[in-house]
Amino acid sequence: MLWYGEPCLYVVDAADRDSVPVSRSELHDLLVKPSLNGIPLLVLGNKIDKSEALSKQALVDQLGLESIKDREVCCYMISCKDSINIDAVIDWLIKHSKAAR
Ligand SMILES: Nc1nc2c(ncn2[C@@H]2O[C@H](COP(=O)(O)OP(=O)(O)OP(=O)(O)O)[C@@H](O)[C@H]2O)c(=O)[nH]1
Ligand SMILES: [Mg+2]
Repeated sequence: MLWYGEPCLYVVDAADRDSVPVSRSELHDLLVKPSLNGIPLLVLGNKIDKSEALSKQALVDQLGLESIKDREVCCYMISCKDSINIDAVIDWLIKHSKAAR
């Protein structure tokens, strides 16, 4: 998790299925921190070039993203290796940067 003021970026290895439950609890533990109150959240499911990667819906379900009601939440599936969807991530970060508002 990175936050320099705002927004929040949380990167998950979508191909490491066994680690998703830990990622879920760590994310939800972070979101109760007062310093992150209401801060927009972008969750990235990385490594979608791998055949074992979860689908977006499966990742959203397993991370419990639909239960987060106190802020804007977005999820993109990406591959840093193959540069998939990185442009969408950059656009989201620009749109949600403090300088843009
Ligand atoms: N296939 C793939 N590999 C990536 C991607 N992004 C980063 N990596 C590689 O993933 C490795 C780091 O993975 P992490 O999950 O952070 O570390 P790790 O759990 O020790 O390593 P893994 O066993 O590969 O999961 C590095 O070797 C990166 O080069 C991606 O989009 N696709
Ligand atoms: Mg890993």
